[in-house]
Amino acid sequence: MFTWKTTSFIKKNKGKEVEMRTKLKIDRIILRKMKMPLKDPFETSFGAIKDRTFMIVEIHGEGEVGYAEVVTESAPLYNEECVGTAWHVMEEFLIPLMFKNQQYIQHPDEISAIFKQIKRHYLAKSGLESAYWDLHAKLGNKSLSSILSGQKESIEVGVSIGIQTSISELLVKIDSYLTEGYRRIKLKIKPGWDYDVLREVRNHFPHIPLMADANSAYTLQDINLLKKLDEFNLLMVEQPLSHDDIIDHSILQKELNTPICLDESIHQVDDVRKALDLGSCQIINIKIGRVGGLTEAKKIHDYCLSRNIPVWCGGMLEAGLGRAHNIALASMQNFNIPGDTSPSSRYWEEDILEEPIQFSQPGMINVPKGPGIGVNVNLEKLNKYTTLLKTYDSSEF
Ligand code: OSB
Ligand code: MG
Repeated sequence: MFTWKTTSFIKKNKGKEVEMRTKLKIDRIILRKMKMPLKDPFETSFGAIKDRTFMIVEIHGEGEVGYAEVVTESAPLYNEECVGTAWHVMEEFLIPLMFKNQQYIQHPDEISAIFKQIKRHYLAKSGLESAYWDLHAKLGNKSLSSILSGQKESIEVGVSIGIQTSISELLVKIDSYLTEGYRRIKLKIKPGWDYDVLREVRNHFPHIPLMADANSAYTLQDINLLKKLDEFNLLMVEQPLSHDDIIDHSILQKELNTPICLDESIHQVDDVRKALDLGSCQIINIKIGRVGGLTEAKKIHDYCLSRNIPVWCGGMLEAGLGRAHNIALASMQNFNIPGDTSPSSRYWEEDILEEPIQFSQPGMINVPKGPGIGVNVNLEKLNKYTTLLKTYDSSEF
């Protein structure tokens, strides 16, 4: 049997328990495994998916429910996590830690300190932390955006387009997304679907804000090809090299005019400091899941602001609940590049919300003002796409 180390967090907060704790008693946590069909298959350099497999977390307490998504897939292809690992780590370690320490939690910012003794597993941690943020905001009757000190009433939106079977098909897609109003086009690239594709796209659309995301498909041996991408005046190239690298990226960035943006390599604000000091990138993609939750996302946002580094909000093909968390985050001031925060209709025929997330005007989404994430889940649809459900009751811990 594993025994828990008493975290420095508990030592620090123990004396304060009675007078300072927020009124938030968690009654139960529900984990759901979800499977939702995508409108179109989505292909990246690491694979193609037709159905999105992920998890939803519900935290029930004080008569309210906080919701979040665990943005894993069924296989560990984007990073090392998948639904199986996330469920295991949540059930065995993170949920017990949350229940056992809940009386000491005064603010959701403190949860990451409780989880810190468990190494990595950022997507799993983020699911629980994010659901707690939603519940905390709902109980305070404040929007998630407002408790993150979000300043924007609406956010600019870009679109991420997967690898297609032909360039002509891609051109048609880009044209239709531009007509819908998307403010930035991101193309997935991989060896064999890169230079020629981007050249054709640039010829057809000489002035659009355009970028490419390689999902770590290249190595320094491809440096000549990557240098040639400078011809296309891209906003940035996202994660060209290995998912865990910042050293080779620093060598590559010195050879490129195009800014490098890091996605997979960044988990903690310290990773950002090291990458910037090495000169490995000039822009940071912030995904709530990949950095372990909103607390770390805020730290990265604030740190990048202090170093004059732009950030933008990435996406993980979220359903409406995860999408709403992303929109709240993207309302913070330094999110000054359109994010991968498309409306529900980009991915889903049917989202799991009462009202799908929509453009308020072409290319813009209004930041919800209601309590918490500010969207209402449709329970019937949530249940329709749930393939496994388990309840963890506080009395068992
Ligand atoms: O690298 O940003 C990525 C989707 C799944 C996994 C990784 C990535 C993506 C996307 C799509 O680019 C972003 C979105 O529209 O949700
Ligand atoms: Mg990416």
